[in-house]
Amino acid sequence: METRQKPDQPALVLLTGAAGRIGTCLRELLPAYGYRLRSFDRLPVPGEPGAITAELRDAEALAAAMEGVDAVVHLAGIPGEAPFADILAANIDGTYRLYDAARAAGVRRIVNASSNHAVGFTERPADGGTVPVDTPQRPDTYYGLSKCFGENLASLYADRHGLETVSLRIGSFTPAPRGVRMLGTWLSPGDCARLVHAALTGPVDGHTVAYGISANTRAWWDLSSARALGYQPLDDAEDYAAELLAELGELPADDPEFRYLGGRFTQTGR
Ligand code: 15L
Repeated sequence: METRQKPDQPALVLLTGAAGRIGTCLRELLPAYGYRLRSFDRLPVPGEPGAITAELRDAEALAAAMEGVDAVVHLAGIPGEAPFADILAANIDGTYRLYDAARAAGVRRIVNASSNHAVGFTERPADGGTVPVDTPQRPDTYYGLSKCFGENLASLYADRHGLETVSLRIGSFTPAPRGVRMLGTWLSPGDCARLVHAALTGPVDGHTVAYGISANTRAWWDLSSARALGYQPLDDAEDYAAELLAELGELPADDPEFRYLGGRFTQTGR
């Protein structure tokens, strides 16, 4: 292991899924927090000739990628619903391989990209309040199921091996909210970087789950566990509410986008 720059801040962070939407944002914003990033993706990372281009099932490449790493931000995987065999290979087996390689290399912490779709079939509270982090898992898709697996694998590796994880149940990561659901579920790029930084440095006992959204006035999820890590979101989808509601109107209560946390994902495969 290389020496860390500060005792509470990992110096070298392996970023899987570095070429994806969130990976691209973090490659741009995380270095300002003092991290050195090592990018890993199955596709070439634009503008980064030094990035590792490999599949998670390439054990040799993965072991080499872990060398000297203090923490991993694990974003790699299929980001939505897909046939079960594809989800099994990319998200379930891939995440298992990532965890086992991190354990073998003595990595201290993983920030694991989970998703709101791990609890997507949970009905929104009738009073419009937020859903707590300890609500039971209720996946809405094979994709959501793979995120439940990732959270449970993190729990096992924390208990069995002392490998810390923060699983982030990310809402809707976009430059600006699109659609009325995102008034509750939006995570802005700046807040995404603030959240990942908090997850890399905040106090963790084993495995912690936190929702990943901005400081949305109409938030669907409780941010207390994220705030306990030190996350201080600065953006609010409400800034876009007047424009979006004028264009689209409020969602009717029987619309699945409004009734269930997972929105339209709950209608997949019906
Ligand atoms: C996710 O987990 C997906 O990766 C993303 O594409 C969005 O659908 C998001 O959830 C969401 O719920 O808006």
